[in-house]
Amino acid sequence: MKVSTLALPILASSLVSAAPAPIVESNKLRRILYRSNLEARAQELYNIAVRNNGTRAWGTSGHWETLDWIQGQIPTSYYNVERQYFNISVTTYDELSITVDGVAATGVNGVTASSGLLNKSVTAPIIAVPNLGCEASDYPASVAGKIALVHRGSCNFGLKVALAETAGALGVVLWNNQAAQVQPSLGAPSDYNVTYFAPTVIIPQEQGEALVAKLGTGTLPAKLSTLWHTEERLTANIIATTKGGNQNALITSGSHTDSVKAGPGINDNGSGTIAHIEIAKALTKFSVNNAVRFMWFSAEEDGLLGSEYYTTHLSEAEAAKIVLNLNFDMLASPNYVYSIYDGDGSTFESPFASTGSAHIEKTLIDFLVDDDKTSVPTAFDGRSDYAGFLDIGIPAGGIFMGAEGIKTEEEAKLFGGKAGQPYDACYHQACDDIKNLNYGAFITGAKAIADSIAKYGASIEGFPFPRPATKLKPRKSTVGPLVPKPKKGGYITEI
Ligand SMILES: *[C@@H]1O[C@H](CO)[C@@H](O)[C@H](O)[C@H]1NC(C)=O
Ligand SMILES: *[C@@H]1O[C@H](CO)[C@@H](O)[C@H](O)[C@H]1NC(C)=O
Ligand SMILES: *[C@@H]1O[C@H](CO)[C@@H](O)[C@H](O)[C@H]1NC(C)=O
Ligand SMILES: *[C@@H]1O[C@H](CO)[C@@H](O)[C@H](O)[C@H]1NC(C)=O
Ligand SMILES: CC(=O)N[C@H]1CO[C@H](CO)[C@@H](O)[C@@H]1O
Repeated sequence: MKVSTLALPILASSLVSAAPAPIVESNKLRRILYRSNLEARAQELYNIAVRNNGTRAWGTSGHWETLDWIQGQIPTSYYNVERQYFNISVTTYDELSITVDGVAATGVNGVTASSGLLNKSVTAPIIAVPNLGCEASDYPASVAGKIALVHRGSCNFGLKVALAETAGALGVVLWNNQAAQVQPSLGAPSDYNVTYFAPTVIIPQEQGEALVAKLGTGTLPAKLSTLWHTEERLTANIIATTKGGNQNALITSGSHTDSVKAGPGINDNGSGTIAHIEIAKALTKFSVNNAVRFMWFSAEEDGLLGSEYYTTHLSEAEAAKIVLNLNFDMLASPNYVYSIYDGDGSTFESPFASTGSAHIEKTLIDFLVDDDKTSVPTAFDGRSDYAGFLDIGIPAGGIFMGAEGIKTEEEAKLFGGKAGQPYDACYHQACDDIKNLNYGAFITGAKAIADSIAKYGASIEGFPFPRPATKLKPRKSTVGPLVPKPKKGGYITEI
């Protein structure tokens, strides 16, 4: 910017008092991250959940309070802070039931579909379909005009529904083949050469068995309802970018702000949120050569919607300014392992392996090695907010400490803890609270983030940037009714 000569003396005198902060260095940044602060922030976040019916799920008062709390912590003298509002289309069942011979089934679960599930009540006799309903020949002519009762297993749920309706069924009741409840995802009608999905529900195994025994080859009067509606609900991401540093070489780091409905979400993924706040505050003591952007995404738990909104609304010019994306989520799992995304694809074959992602992986591994700690590689499985960045060609990486998976003997040898037990037994539950955190793992995770932010904030020498221009390939939009939901919950498409 051109500075007028008149303004110079004023500028000069104001600079005298404030010596420019030194360029950030990893060890100096890490030294001012305190475990006591992480603990205090975790307690504050937990208190927000407690005040708000035990949850910080997006769309709830607990989530809006979380956003205000985060924003209140970020010094606006150092960061440009922005709230990126967006709507999410939410589908709710108003009526989900199957009544046979006057008896309503209990434990009825709905299905999801990417489109085309009929919003309707059907009154018709119910008939049991032989075999597993995976072949057109399983559906006799007598299915026409009736509700088909079909066992789970062997082929996709969507195929069963499509075959039943092709045979003339007016609706489908799936019955489970195991105790664990599921919410089947049917996919799109076009996947099965049909134009819609008939009303469909799934009932528990024992009720299905009883019903099949009662029906034999006959029928009973029934009513099946899948009535639903969709509404737009507002939420927001928080984006804080350092005012200093090269704004055309952005080091981005993301975590998510929402919990699941079932619990306060203090490890998942309050831990990432908290670490980001503390690092953002510590960073203000330094200056950066490359601008650092902290992002707190909303609605991760419903299918990474906040980060998807962010990455799909970047222009190509804006995307080209992003050097890399770090992702931090679940940093404090009680039965932790240090897992680092396999950026070079040396362990897990991945279309997302790249020189840039390999660089981030190495930076994180080196940090742990220097800290006398070991790590294991983990696949880019698309289960967290880095996915949208990889999709548009931005290298990504991060560390996480494990979710619902089971610790192996080998991992227990490397990291201690209990083999044969989940990394986080409280994953997505009410007990994911303040006592659920392993603070040793948490401080290591926070320092690992700080290390990457300090190194890349100071220099991206050796990092493949600028990237050759790539066309943005927008992710499949998940907006619209009955989105096939998360990559993580219990949603199952197949079998
Ligand atoms: C908590 O739940 C109760 C009962 O569902 C509801 O009436 C109340 O509004 C909720 N409070 C908050 C803060 O969400
Ligand atoms: C969200 O949806 C509401 C209602 O449809 C609309 O008034 C509002 O402008 C939308 N907000 C955004 C940020 O899209
Ligand atoms: C859908 O139709 C196409 C073209 O006729 C056929 O190749 C495909 O196998 C069909 N798919 C299903 C699931 O029926
Ligand atoms: C489904 O039908 C009900 C009325 O039975 C209606 O209120 C609702 O808006 C419909 N949902 C959709 C998505 O059209
Ligand atoms: C719900 C949940 O677990 N969210 C994410 C928390 O962080 C881990 C690690 O990044 C992700 O795998 C989860 O999807």
